[in-house]
Amino acid sequence: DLHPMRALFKIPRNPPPTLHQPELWSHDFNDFISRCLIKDFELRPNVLDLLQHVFIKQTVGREKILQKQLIELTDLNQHERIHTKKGGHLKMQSAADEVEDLATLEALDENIVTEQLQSRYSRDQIYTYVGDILIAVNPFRKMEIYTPQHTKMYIGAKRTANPPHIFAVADIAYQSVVSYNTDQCVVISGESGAGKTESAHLLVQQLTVLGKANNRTLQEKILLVNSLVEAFGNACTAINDNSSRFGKYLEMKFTCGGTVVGAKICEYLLEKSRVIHQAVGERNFHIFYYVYAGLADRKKLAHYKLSDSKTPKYVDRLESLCRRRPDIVSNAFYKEQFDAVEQCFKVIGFTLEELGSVYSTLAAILNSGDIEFSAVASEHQTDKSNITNMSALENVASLLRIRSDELQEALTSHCVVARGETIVRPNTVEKAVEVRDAMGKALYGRLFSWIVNRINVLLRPDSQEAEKGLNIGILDIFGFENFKKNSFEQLCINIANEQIQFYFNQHIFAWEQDEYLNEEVDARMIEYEDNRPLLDLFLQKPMGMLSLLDEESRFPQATDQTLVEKFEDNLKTKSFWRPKRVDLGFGIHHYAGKVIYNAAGFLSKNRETLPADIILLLRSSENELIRKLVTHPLTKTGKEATLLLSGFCGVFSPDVWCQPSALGLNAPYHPRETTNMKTQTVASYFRYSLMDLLSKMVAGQPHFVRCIKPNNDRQANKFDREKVLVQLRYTGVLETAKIRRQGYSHRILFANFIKRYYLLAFNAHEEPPVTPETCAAIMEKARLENWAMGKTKVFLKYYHVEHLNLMVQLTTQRIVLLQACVRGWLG
Ligand code: AD9
Ligand code: MG
Repeated sequence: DLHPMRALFKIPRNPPPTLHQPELWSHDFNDFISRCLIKDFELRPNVLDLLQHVFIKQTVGREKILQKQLIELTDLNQHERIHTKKGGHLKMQSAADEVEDLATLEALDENIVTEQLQSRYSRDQIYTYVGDILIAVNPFRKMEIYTPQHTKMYIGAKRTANPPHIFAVADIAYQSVVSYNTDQCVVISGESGAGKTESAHLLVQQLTVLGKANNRTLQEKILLVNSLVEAFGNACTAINDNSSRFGKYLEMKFTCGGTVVGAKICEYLLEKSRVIHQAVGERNFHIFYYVYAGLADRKKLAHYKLSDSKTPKYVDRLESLCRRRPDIVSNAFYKEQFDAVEQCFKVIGFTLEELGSVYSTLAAILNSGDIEFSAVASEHQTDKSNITNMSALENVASLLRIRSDELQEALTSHCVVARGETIVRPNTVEKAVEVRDAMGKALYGRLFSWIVNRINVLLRPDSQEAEKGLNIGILDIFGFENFKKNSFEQLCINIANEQIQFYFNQHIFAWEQDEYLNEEVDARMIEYEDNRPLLDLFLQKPMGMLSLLDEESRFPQATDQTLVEKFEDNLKTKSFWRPKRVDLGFGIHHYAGKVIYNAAGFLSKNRETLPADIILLLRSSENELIRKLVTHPLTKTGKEATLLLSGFCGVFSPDVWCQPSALGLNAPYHPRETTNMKTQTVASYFRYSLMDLLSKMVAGQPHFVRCIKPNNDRQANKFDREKVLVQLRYTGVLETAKIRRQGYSHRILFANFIKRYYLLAFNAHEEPPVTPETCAAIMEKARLENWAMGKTKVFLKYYHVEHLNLMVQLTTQRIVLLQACVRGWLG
């Protein structure tokens, strides 16, 4: 006894059909609706007429209500809007001669681009598009453009409907996940202090709203993840008060339907050396100050063996030398931050016991900084060292729950195995300091990794969701750095940035142009600065800089001096040079500018060995967390790494520096290997991390955000043209604008194109043949011009894709709405 109409259209009762359950739609009904819609495409606006004709006349007495409902539901205004913007590629004129998309400029040169950005910046328009890439100029002040109203405004909106915005990037990535069911990745780049981390926060903020998490707690947890890891991984540097000292790849996990179900972070290359040493005017990781001030506030310092009167060396402040704003170096601020961090820990799900262990570990590291040594002449003429302040040693041992006499021994002596016999040798003061520092760095690095792992466990979607899940990854690494004095850390950071720039070039220029050739599409080639030779200089095997460094690290007699000489002898390129009169100095001409490095400490920083004695001792700890930190390798296992790498190698041609065999894949600090000089070095681990990172990036469809720093003084409303111009030059913004104007940013296989867009020209259940003609029919129906047909792919400009997506979105939205509406009337 079905209602006759229901029988006719076989409308399912439950559950209601959604965009992602096309199988639940009735074919007959869809057929009808899609015919209405397609007709409407040509003869708009008559969806209503048609519907009235077929349905409404039969539902006596309810016409008026239904008509109103339908008008609301189908939102003909939205329909109107899309039709008035034929081709979709409108030049948005917000002020005289100002454009929101640099790729639409008639004339294009550096000056014009800089002027555009400057004029927009002066009107608080910090965002500008270059085709599908977003440029963000740091405002250095709070902007009223991230309000809930803005959040709403950018949801599902056509890009030209609103001013350029980081929320629009979140939206595009989200819509792509939902429409194409493919992973997405947002790559944020820019020099230190340009605004990458802020941008990453804003993306997460918008994505949690878009992903409308079912439970509010999950949403809340995801929002707190960044703040938590940044308390441990960020620090005040000479360039940025909140500088990221690690690379962060945050993946948000979604269902196919677009609900956020979890998150995962990968951390890269934490600058551990900061724990024990900071350059003049710089600081330790934020968390140390927070914990010290926070524990003092709660009268808990004594419990954690810290002294109120004597500030630990690692957080001893040289206030006058740090440029940090006075309001954020105050104890009051630190206390607040401590409470906030603790709250993050709790909300995310850490237990009180775990929290206590985290504080103990941090306190142990702080105390270890105060352990001091003095030389004692021994009868064997080797220098021996003594601990001069036993209380610090006792504190560390008690916090780590290990025996203090064993700790003393592990710091002041070491074992060597000679002809099967184990001999104990004393450590010189220098060596003892090295061991102490290595322990502090290792504990911190491993604590950081443990926290990240723990967050990942707590935010992991349940296995069913994870299986079908999709990712949006957000990459926020440390930006390019050029200080007065640049060391090993800056070299690693800058190589990572070099690699990101290479990926950008590959994606925007190289792959795009290769495809024109392969597909025989006629398009002009754009010249761009290829930084490939530089990557080779760093990463090539066996003559690249990192390999040379590893080789030299294996010679016990090598010194930083012999290292630079080795560089000089082997690196024959004009991107490398030795500046005169700078001891241990060498220069590199990076894509982002010339940097002079100082090789002092390179070898020891690269070796970074943690003696087996220390590891064994920590394994005997009565504290579970400490034992965990030294027992389970938190880094990737060899197998996992190889898998990741094979994915990577598939994309990047078989270059020497991409081969898995070229990488050291053992977990660092493996005790049996630490006595062997051939073990994992920081450089080889770094190389592996870089590959791992890239393998994640290339797995998804990328979206690029390029942050620009408008001045070096962190000042609001100050636009230093020269400073901006240099950044535009080295990031290739001008070339990007050119290629976005002339080129085809999207190349879609015929089959995929038809699968995505057939609804625009065919009936819902039709299966049009996979041919160029079908594709052309769709493009024509959508009234798009200037596209090109390749041999296997359709070549589209970025604005075509935007237009098509919106058309499909509207069409499917309306199908669903109409269905719901009809179902509503049928009772
Ligand atoms: V580094 O490579 O980690 O040293 P980032 O991450 O590029 O660097 P960050 O996001 O930390 O820079 O931005 C630096 C400072 O600029 C922030 O602390 C803010 O004070 C300021 N900033 C950046 N973006 C914005 C913004 N959209 N609105 C307001 C901003 N202030
Ligand atoms: Mg940052």
